[in-house]
Amino acid sequence: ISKTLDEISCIMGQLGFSIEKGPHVEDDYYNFTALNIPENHPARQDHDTFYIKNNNIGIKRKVLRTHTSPVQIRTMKSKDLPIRIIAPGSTFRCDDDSTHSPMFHQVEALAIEKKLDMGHLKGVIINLLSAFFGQDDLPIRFRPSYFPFTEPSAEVDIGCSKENGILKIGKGKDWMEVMGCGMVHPKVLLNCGIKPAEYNGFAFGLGV
Ligand code: 2NM
Repeated sequence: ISKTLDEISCIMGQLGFSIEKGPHVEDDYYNFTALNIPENHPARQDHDTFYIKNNNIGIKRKVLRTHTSPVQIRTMKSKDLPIRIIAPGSTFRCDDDSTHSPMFHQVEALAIEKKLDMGHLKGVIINLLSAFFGQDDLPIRFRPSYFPFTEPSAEVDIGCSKENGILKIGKGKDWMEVMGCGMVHPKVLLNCGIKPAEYNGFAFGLGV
């Protein structure tokens, strides 16, 4: 996991993205509300959140972060623009079976600049995935999707095949989903004090 995090950090570093870290125990506000996931939003149920037992309620309630996105919120609130960062680190969901660990690792990326669009987002993701898998011709497709914190949103698949039970990455009959992405939702920018008429941003997130 450490080697993979280093590899991703190195590729993103060459594209001008620096590393940001944040707390594992987060306020509900940074993990959910600021990301346009209000109380009672169905996406909250998908996150299988570990809540910290204490006397706080509402947005001051503490959680184990369910994704590294709160790091992006803290960065947008505190750093000067433009922004190009990645947030690698451990994340926590109350889900535990043969394919899920309650602690897992994510890398999320965030860029905030004037006049960013889906083309820039696609360019960075294609660059990252083809460099990471060492294949210039790696098939990559973007499928329309939904996240509360991005609009438009997409999921990203790479080409793969399975022969005799062995998974091979590269041109083949199948596709494998590897990440989610999108343009940062105007409400998220506003929550962080960024004017959506002046600046916009893209973000993506992947499980290591
Ligand atoms: C994903 C997919 C799409 C994301 C958005 C943000 C923020 F803070 F800028 F709004 N951080 N990460 C994001 C967007 C994460 O993970 C599947």
